Amino acid sequence: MPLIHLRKREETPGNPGYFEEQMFCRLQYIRTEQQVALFLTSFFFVQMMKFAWDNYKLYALGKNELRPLTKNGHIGNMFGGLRGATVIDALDTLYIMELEEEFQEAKKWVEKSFDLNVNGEASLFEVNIRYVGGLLAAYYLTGEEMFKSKALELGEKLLPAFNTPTGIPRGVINLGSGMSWSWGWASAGSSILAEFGTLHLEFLHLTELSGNPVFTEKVMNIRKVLNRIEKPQGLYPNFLSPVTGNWVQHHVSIGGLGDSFYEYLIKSWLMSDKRDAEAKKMYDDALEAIEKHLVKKSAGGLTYIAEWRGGILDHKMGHLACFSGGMIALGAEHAGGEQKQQHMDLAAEITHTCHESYSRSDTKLGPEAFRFDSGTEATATRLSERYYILRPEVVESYLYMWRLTHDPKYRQWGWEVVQALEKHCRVEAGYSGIRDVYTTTPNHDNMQQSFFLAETLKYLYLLFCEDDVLSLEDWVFNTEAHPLPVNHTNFKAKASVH
Ligand code: DMJ
Repeated sequence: MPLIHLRKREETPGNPGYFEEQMFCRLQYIRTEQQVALFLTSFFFVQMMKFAWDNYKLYALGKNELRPLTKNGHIGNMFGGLRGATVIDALDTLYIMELEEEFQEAKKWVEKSFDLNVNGEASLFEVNIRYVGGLLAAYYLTGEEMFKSKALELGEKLLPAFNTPTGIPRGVINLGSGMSWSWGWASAGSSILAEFGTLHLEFLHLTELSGNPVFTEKVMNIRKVLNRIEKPQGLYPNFLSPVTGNWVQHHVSIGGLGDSFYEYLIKSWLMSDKRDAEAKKMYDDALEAIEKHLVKKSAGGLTYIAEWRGGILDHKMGHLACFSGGMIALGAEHAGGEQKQQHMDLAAEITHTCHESYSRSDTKLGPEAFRFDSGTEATATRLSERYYILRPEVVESYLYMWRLTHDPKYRQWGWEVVQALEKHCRVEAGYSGIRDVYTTTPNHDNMQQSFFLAETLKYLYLLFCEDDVLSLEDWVFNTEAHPLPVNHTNFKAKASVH
């Protein structure tokens, strides 16, 4: 019996008394010792979330992130004047965890203080995955129109970024003037694969909710450009010119700069209720090329995905690349014949390697990047790669692996992360990243990232919930872990997918 309900959209209206009803349902279904243990574990995650939220609210409400050591807020320069990244990122986690009072506080802030009339340079990608994704998920979970209208208003503001000769958007946009640029650090004015390739899920929902086909047209055009262009050995490089539509550099990575592009291919197919065959084919082809050219085994028997620089392999995996265990498992579920087992094995091996990167450190948290060369196995070799900023990718893979195999080791591994977070990242006023996972002497970075509330805590909580809480049949998680419903009823946006 499910511990909590949160299965289908229709069952989660924002009706008064909803939270009380949920708590009643929870207690009513507890029958076995295992269920008592699960209930207590999830209660622990709820307390972690409450601690993270309460401190943000106390010291930084309305800023983008909390600085938990200095007890103040951080604004940063990623969101172009938008504020409250932690509020928007936390909304659905608070709701799912049934933290009613805290959810109402967050909702009130969005209603009264979230200002969309801002002027400043924002990352198209970050605004989409955190703000648009967060608002959409809040709308789908609660049915509250306010979230929907803010998501649509913000979506409209992102459209000018697509005004380029190819329709491939630039990475930076001024939300006030609509002017857009490429990142200064991106070679030759290029756009980044993981950025323009991580809009599809949210934009299809924007069309669905507004009836305006423009959002779907923009992302379908990106797909067209990507399908037309020749790919070196079937691989997708990370840098593409929005002017010529050609690759600018041959750097391929399943970690940073490439990562969520692959994730959105398989999830586009799943979100379309498996109708978007083009996305599935692109995913299958990309994974085949990755398996052929990038998947390697270390001398010590650890499977990893290397990076590729114009044909030369860099034997390194970033923490970001650790999401791929979960993604490959999700795709394997739907692969045919021998491939199903082969991909499931690959997913399990990569997740194991990422777990090793955690268990080989003194803090039991993983570094930003780890290497497999000169006798090194799954450990960071450079000082600059030893930090952990509360990232979710490893626990994200534990969640998918747990849901798809029910091997208890994934829950055990998740619990190890919780213990390490409590020991090394919890400070007086929230959770902080650490600068070196290989020392237990505290060296905090004074930042509680918004994705800690959106993703890390949500994935950990779901890891200990029953499978029908946000089931993988009914929901896909965007790359910031915001749940979006699968289109079981063929929404209008799909017209152009066929
Ligand atoms: C998040 O914002 C998203 O998961 C994104 O896809 C990658 N980076 C962070 C978390 O590490």
